[in-house]
Amino acid sequence: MKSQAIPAALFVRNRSRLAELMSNGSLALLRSGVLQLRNGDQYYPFRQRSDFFYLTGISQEESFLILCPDHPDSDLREILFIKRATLKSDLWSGPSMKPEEAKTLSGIGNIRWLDEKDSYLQLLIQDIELVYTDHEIGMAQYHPKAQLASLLKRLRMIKQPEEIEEIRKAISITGSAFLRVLNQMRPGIYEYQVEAEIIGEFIGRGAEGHAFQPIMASGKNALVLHYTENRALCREGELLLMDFGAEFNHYAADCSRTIPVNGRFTSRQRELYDAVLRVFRQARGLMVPGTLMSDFHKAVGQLWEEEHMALGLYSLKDVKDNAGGEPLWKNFFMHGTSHSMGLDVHDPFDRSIPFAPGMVLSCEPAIYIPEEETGIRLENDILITEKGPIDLMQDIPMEADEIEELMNASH
Ligand SMILES: [Mn+2]
Repeated sequence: MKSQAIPAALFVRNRSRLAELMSNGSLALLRSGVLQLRNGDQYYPFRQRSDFFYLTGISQEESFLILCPDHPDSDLREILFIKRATLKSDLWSGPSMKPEEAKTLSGIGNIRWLDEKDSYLQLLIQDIELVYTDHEIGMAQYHPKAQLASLLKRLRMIKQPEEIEEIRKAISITGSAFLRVLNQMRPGIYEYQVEAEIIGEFIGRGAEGHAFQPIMASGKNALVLHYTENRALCREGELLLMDFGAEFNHYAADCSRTIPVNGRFTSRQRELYDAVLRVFRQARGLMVPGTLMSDFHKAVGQLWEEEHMALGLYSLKDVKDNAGGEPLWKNFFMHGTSHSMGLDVHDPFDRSIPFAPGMVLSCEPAIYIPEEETGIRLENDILITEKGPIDLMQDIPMEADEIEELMNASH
């Protein structure tokens, strides 16, 4: 699977949805990401700013977008500026984007060189009452401004069909990587070697790479929520908690699995694992339109309270004695259950807006018990629909028996 350009229809629709949210007689200005110098003649890998990609489908640096939806001249309603190629840049970095390509990718008819931007801006801004932007941009600073990001947040929360398609591809590659790990895992492997299996599968299948710094946390490292060092040895009897996901065509997958390093859960590990799995399944069932993120998280906390008591972590008496205090379940589950995902692994999300069809949200209950040096997290990506949640990762093994079977199949 090699990435193919996303149909321009998505970006055309995204711009017209944005135009509907903009006030009359306003203008939107958006800058692309910039190449960051690392040292000498080396640059950090370029990744387009998500908002810019969302409106243009253009992943080249030094690009600029002006949207002026109410302009009487239809040629001036959407203008995309790209950098002018030079012989020198073409020699070193290959030919940069031609206006025809930019037009095909973005669906924008009016493509100009970046050095023409200021004169266009000067012309367009005269009759403008409000400028939507997230940057200080030349003469636009003298106009009343509004945050563009808050409008884009409202749009990006609801995924379009083309976006769900790309997320599904990222998920499929992420699933293959997990199967590869199940096949390779054994005591004596370093966490970074597991990471290497995963990135090998991602790149080999045409993904851009990791959508975020992957977490490969064996044993008690799983208690460090954002552990990304990935240098430790995976030992006999330990669990390995992995939080990883491919980025494909700029879209992320976000998956967590916890597996026994030697291919068999101990009975206590299995007990804890099955509790996480039960909470995961019930939590997923609660992901329906109309539910607020905060209420969802509280409901999952209630599920945890029952499980924690069954696991002997605290008693009903402890809960009653604690009435009015911070819930006890938070001692063993201290992060959120869900976040929005899409172009970014943590996509913009307005928590005052309830779950709605088209949202893609993670579902990631977990248990962390410092006294037992154990952390277990399971995470799938869920599409909210009118008819209930669709688990986009339902094909990635999660059941403990299935994990053990796959780990022991080949050796
Ligand atoms: Mn996540």
